[in-house]
Formats: sequence, C-alpha cells, structure tokens
Amino acid sequence: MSSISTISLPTRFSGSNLLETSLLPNQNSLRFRVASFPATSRSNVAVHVRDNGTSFSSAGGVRRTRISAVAKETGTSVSTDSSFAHVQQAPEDPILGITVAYNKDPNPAKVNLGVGAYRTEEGKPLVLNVVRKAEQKLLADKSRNKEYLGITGIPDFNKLSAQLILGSDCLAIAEKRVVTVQCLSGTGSLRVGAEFLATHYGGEKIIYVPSPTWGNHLKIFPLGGIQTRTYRYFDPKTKGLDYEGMIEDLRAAPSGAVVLLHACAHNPTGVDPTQEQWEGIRRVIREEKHLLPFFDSAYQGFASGSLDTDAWAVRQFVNDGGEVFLAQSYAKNMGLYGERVGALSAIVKGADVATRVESQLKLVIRPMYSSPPTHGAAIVSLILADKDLYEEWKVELKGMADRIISMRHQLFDALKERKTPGNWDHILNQIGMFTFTGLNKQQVEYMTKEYHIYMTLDGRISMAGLSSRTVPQLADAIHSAVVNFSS
Ligand code: KET
Repeated sequence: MSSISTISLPTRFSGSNLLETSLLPNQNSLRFRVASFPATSRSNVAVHVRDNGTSFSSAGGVRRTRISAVAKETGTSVSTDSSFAHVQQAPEDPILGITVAYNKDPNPAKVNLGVGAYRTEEGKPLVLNVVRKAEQKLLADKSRNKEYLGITGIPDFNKLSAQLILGSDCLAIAEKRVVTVQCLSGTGSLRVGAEFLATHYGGEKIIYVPSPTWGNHLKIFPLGGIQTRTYRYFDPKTKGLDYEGMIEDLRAAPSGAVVLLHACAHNPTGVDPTQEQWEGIRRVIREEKHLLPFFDSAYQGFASGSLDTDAWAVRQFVNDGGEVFLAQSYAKNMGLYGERVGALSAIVKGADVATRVESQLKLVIRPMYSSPPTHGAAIVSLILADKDLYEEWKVELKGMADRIISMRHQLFDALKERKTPGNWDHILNQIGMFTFTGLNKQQVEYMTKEYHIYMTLDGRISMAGLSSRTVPQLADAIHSAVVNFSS
C-alpha cells in the first residue's frame, strides 16, 4: 500500500474554490475542503484513496456517491510520492486574480474593471505611439546589443528618471545627493528599497502605510524585512481624506519610523491630500517626528494629466532638504506594464552618503536578480532624452488622463439618470485611475454574477478600463446592486 500525496480535482474544485488540502496523519488519506460543493453547503471531506486511487470513502457529511463522482471526473490522478504534498492551495491575488476569473468567463459582455490597466474606448490595451516610435529607433540602431546592463541599470535612464519626478532644477540632484537605480517597475523598486532599509536604516524599522493602501504594500515590506503598521487615511463617511486621523496616527508613530506616501492618485481610494494638507503632513513628518518618507509614485501624469502637478508633493519633501525614498513606475504613464520599468531613488544628506548608499543597493540587487532588463528602460531613456518624443508623450499621457476624467462624468451622469440611491459625488471628486465606490463585497459579487462586471471586492473600479459603451452596463449593475443590497 502506498501513501497519498496529491489529488487532482476538476476545475470547479480548484483555484479559489479549493480552500485546503492536507494529508491526514496516517499519510494514507488526503483531506480537502472546497468553498462550494455542488448541491451541498461548505463541507469537510476526507477522501481515502487506496493504492492507485481506485477506492474512495468519505467523512464529514458528503455522500460517498459524490466523492465517487469527483473521482470519476478527475480520472483520479493521485500521486503517492511527492515531497510537496503538504503544500496548500493558495488563494488568488485580490487584484490580479480578478483577471484570472475574468478570463474564465465565456460571456461576451464581460468587463474587466479590476486591474489598474488603461484601455482605449474600444476596450483594448494601448501601446503609446511614442513608445512604438522609440522601439523602431531601437530596432534600427545596429550598434545596440543584448549585453548585461550594470547592476543599477542604464545610467541615463536613472538620471532622467530622477529629473522627471524631482524637476530638472532640483538642488538635491545638483548637489549629487540623489542616487537612482533602475529596478523592476514600481513593485521591484519598493522591494529593493525595503530590503535596503531593513539592513541599513538607522531609524525605526517599521513602515506606516495608509489604511487602505495598495494590497501588495502589506506583503512587499514584511518580506523585505520591514514590518508594516497603518495610519488612518480614508473616511468612509465622507469618502474623502481622514486628515485629522492621519495626523494623529503619524504623531503617535515612534520617532524615526518610515512612512509610505502615495505620491498622487492614491490607490485604491482616489483621494489625495490638498496642498495645504500636504504641508501639515510634511511638518509632522519633518519637524515633529523625524519620520522617513517613502513615496510610491505609480501614477505620475495620470492624476491631473500633468507630470509636474503630480510630482508636486514629492518635490515639497525633497526641496526641504530632508531625506526621501522614492519608487517610480512607468507601467501606467508610459503603458509599459509588462516591460517592468521603474526606479528607486534615495535622496540623502551628502554626496558621500549617496555614493555609499548606491554601493549597498548594488549588494541588495545582485543576489536578487543580478541586473535589470534592457528593453523597457531603453524606450524610456529615448523618450525622456528626445525633446520631440517627450512632447509627444505628454500629449498622449494627457489624452489618457482626460479619457479617465470623462469616464467619471459619464458614470456620474448615468447614475443620476437612473436615480440610483445615494450620493455619487465622489466619482467626480476622486482622482486617478480608480474610483473607490463604497460598494461592499456582497454588492460587488452580485455585479460580477449578474452583470459580468469584474472589480476588486473592496468596491474599487478601474475607471481606465471603462468606455462609453460599457458605462450603461456598469451603471445598471451599480443601480441594481444598491437597490437590492443595502451597504
Ligand atoms: N504602487 C501602486 C500604488 C500601485 O497601484 C501599483 C500597481 C504599483 C505600485 C506597482 O506597479 P508596477 O506594475 O510594479 O510598476 N497597481 C495596479 C496593478 C497591480 O496590482 O499590480 C493595481 O492596483 O491594479
């Protein structure tokens, strides 16, 4: 008799449906739990498999016949010797998992408003014209090769990225107090920053992140060695900023802790502080608590349509002379999602410190992925360095931002037309890629089931995924969800 280590289940029992598998202590049976078992409610099922999987029995309230049906459908693929039998089925990512579910839906009317990725009016992904032009230039340049980049990437890319967000007249750049390293988009930049801080930061190794925040922050920092705590940010009552709560929580943070700030277009809420509020936040961070600001800039140009306006808050913190960490992403503003282009900057006090910090960042990167990829950063470098391409990019970027803003108006008007209960002003007031609707999990699940609209369970809608064609469908879905289920 051999012991069981894995069992394959039909599709409807896999993925998020399969909650748990575990070996029972005698190693001769495998327990699995599924979220929904046909014709039964949530059940604990022990499946006993003997030898090559021909015999089944069950415990936990599910009939033997049903287990047999499962066995038949699967062809009972049972491995008996894996060292990974204890590995549990992980849940899908709360954001990227929405696309997985969307792809499985055969309904032609389906709409994906989950992931923050820009779509055209026709609902198609967009490659910017300026990116195509830069790619053609790269292709035509026979002097280019595929050699490894240095550990910190393309030097021009780093210089131009720092100028883009800090401004070309930035004093810290002139004083050589800025070190920038090319990383794997925004996520990779945050992760490298986290690991560097975990090893080298002289202050409190805790990062305060807004509540709520982009979900991945809560995973990136602890895995990089920095524990997270939250500060109040969003007020569900006003669907705006809880400024008092935020200030109170930052004041209560241990002196010298790190604080994560969304540079603009806060994800998921679409709520940013006003300039006056930013000034209040800056004073607490700088003068009262000596916290280290770590900016996550994933949407420069997407919020207002202007690269400079969206960099305003970051520049206040750099221009006051204090130290700043900063992660930049070109996923959204240049549409380079899958190229994984981004940068981490450390703005520190003293050119000598900057040099030493750079040397240590290399020690973080080298064993992690050795050096970054070439293609995307070469595109960005060309666009940022060439005046014509740069101007063209700004026009295209503004075009994307404007289309998102026009979607806000269309959705707002459509809900008004339907006399949907509730106040929907926040659709117009929030900025950037997302609207944080206030819809709850039950309402979202209903909209997905009945209207094939896919969005994250926290009620976030990617406005960039919406088009004039799909606005009525979304408005119908929201209307029906609000009327049928109270918030
Ligand atoms: N920071 C924020 C605030 C953010 O919203 C994202 C992506 C990233 C960083 C990372 O992007 P990168 O592709 O690594 O440069 N957010 C969207 C996509 C995702 O979840 O990965 C989203 O929220 O839908």
